Amino acid sequence: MGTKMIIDCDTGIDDAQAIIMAVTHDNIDVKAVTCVNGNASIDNVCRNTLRVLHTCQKSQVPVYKGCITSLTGEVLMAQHVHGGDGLGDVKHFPEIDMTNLQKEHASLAIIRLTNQYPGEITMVAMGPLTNLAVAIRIDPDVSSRIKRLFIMGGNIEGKGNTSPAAEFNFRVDPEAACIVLNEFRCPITIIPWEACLSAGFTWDWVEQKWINTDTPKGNFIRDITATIRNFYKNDMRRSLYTSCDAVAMAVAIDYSVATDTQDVYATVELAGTYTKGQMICDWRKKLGKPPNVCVVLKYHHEKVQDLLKGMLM
Ligand SMILES: [Ca+2]
Repeated sequence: MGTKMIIDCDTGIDDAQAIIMAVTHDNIDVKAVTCVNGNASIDNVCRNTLRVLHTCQKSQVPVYKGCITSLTGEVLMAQHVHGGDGLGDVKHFPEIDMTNLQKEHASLAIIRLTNQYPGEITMVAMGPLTNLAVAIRIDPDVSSRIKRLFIMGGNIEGKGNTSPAAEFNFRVDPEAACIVLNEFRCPITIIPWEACLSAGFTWDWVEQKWINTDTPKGNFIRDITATIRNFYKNDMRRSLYTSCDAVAMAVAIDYSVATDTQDVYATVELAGTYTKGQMICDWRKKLGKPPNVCVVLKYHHEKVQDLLKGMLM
C-alpha cells in the first residue's frame, strides 16, 4: 500500500511539516522516522518527532534515536531559528511519552528495514547525513537496497545560510555529506537551499489560508511556526515564507513538483577555511566524473501549497 518510506530528520519546524505531509498522505507508507542531531539536540529531536506523530494520530510509526553529534564530534544547532527545543518553544504542549521511542539505533534500523524491503524504500533525508554515513560504514551494501534517496541540503551557488558558503545540513556534518554523495549507489535527488528559495508562499496565504485551518494539525502548525514566522517576516524581512523540508518531501511524494532538474557530479568541501561544508557541483565536468546526483533547480510552488493545505485537513 503506497510508497514505503523512511524519513531521516532533525525535527525542527520544517521537518515537522514534512513529516505531517508524509504520514497523512494516502500513497505514502512511512516505515520509520530516524532522528539525528541537527536543529536541536538529539533528545529534543526525538521528543519533537514523537509529538508530531502524536498530533497526527500516527504514534504507531516507529521512531529511532540516531547519532548524537556529527562524525567529528562537532555540534552546531539552529536554535535562533527553531527555538531552544527545536519546535518553537510552545509553552502549552503536554508532556510526551518517551517510552514509545524504539531501542534500536537509527542507523541499524535503516540497515534492517532496507534488508526487509530491498529496492522498495524511498529515503528522505532532511537533516545532517550522519545516520546514513554511519549506516554505510556498518553495511557497505545499504545504499544499493534503497530505491531513491532525496536529500534536502547543500547549495549550488555557494550562498551559505550557516557559514558564508555552506548550507546548514551539510555544514553541520560535512564529512557525512561527502560520504553519502560519493559512496551511495542508489539514485540521489538533491533539493538544495537555492531551489527552496526559488519560490515560496505569500504571507497572506500563510496567515489567511493555511495556519488558520482549525484542526488539531492546523493549530499545531500555527503554534510551532509563531516564532519562525516573526523571524522571517520581521527580522529577515523576507517577502515569502518557505519550508525547505516540506519542499523536499513534496518532491519525494510527487516528482512532478520538481520543474527543473540537472544531473551533475557533486561533492562536499571538507578543507576550506571559509567554505567547509559547501556543496561543490562540477557543472563543466572539470573532474571528468559521471553525475552522481540529480539537483532540483526549481519547484512547482502551487503543488507544494496544495500538499501543505491538504495535510492539515
Ligand atoms: Ca531538517
